[in-house]
Amino acid sequence: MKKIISEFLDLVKERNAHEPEFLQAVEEVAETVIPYIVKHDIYYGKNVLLRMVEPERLISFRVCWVDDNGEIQVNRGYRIQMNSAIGPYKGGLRFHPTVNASILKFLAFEQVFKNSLTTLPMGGGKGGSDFNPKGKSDNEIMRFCHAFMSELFRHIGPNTDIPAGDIGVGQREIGFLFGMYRKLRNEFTGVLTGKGMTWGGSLIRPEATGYGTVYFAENMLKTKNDSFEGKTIVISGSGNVAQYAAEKSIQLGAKVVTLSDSSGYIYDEEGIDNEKLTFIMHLKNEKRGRISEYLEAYPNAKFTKGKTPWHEKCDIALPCATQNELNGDDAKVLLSNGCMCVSEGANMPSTKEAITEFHKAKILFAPGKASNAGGVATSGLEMTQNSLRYKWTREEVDKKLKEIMGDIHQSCIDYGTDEDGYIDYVKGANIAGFVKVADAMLAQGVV
Ligand code: NDP
Ligand code: 2IT
Repeated sequence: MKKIISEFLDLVKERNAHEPEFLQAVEEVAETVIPYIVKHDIYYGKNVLLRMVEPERLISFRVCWVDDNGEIQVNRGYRIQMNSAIGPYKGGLRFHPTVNASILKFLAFEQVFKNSLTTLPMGGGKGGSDFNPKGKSDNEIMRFCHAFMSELFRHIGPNTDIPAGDIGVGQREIGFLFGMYRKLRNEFTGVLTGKGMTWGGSLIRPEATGYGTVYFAENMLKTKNDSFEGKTIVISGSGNVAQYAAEKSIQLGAKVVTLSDSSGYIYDEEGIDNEKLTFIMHLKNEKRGRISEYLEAYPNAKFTKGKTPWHEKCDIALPCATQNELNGDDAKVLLSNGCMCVSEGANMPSTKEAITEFHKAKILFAPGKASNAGGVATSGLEMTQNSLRYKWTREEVDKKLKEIMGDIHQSCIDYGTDEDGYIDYVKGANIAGFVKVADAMLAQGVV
């Protein structure tokens, strides 16, 4: 088995040299899915996984725009259309200076499995740009988004490819992108998700990724007859996912003690309550400030510059910032401090070494493609509402989100339970996600 896996990975490495994040994502999937393929004749010998690691289409384009000083700026835009066997391409757009083909391919690859797990008919894609939104004026953001969409529009559509937000792309950016798409196509369709509530957005979509990450963790805890009540939670990030993971944790009676951004983390021993979270939401979403400014309002908290929060004692950790933000050493510290559950809000935040530590210790560990799938699932619900030209209530969408997270959890149990009863959520999510896409690909033939 080791030989088959390493031969496969060597081939992928040869074709995708210099793409470490993509190779990391493929390796994790190959190690769990290839043993399953080998045991199942319908998949064996059909090169299904080899077909899945090759994007159906990879689009790269120039984005030129004029900044507030009248200087012409040039960025690179991308859309990776990874797999459309079970539905139109679906996945977010990331605006961050680190964006490159490797990062977007890893995200698009993960998205294929994640979208398959949601139970909804969505293929996988991802896109974005190396544009850095930090410090830009609203007008600069608008000009960049318009320039970006002036090329992207020809590659997407409500039945072809439906982008959404990710790091650096929130409701403000989706608005500017949607405006340009609508103008160029002269049509009002559900081509993007994460739209504003008065122009086609779904209630609960802003909250969905963070809430879903906590719902998934709740499901995991239930297998141990446990809950969030009274637990201490450490969260990284302070953007969309982190904010709503914190909100739901507080609602469930837990104490959230940290949040972070790329400059460091805050620790509030008394707990970040609803009032403090409202302050953070205003600071990050309206003022677009730094998390260290929390101390100006709450001086009892401490700010640690340039560090991640994993050395603080907790029962549950929710990594909600970015990829590879939690390494093997961090995992050891979390475990030695008694952490018993990790639910990933971000995509691939734990390194391979960290996951090995969590599995060795047999704690509850959920990979992002299962635990953060609530965001894209609710995007799927937004698409349904757009097609119906209808709007569901908050309660209706939240109920569906909870059900979907429960279904994903059950799929992980079905495909990931080891002989000793330990639930390997990585294995479960990868195999369950794979089976649905592979079956569709086989049914549709070699295309
Ligand atoms: P936001 O842009 O709203 O927030 C991102 C947060 O992560 C910020 O606090 C940011 O800090 C921090 N961050 C970003 N890059 C780094 C870095 N290199 N090092 C340290 N901190 C960093 O993005 P989201 O909350 O939407 O996304 C967070 C994660 O969740 C990503 O991994 C994303 O792919 C994933 N995700 C998002 C979904 C969604 O619906 N939005 C759905 C599923 C997954 P700073 O402000 O300093 O950059
Ligand atoms: O990583 C993700 O799942 C997202 N950024 C959300 C994608 C979406 O289409 O809502």
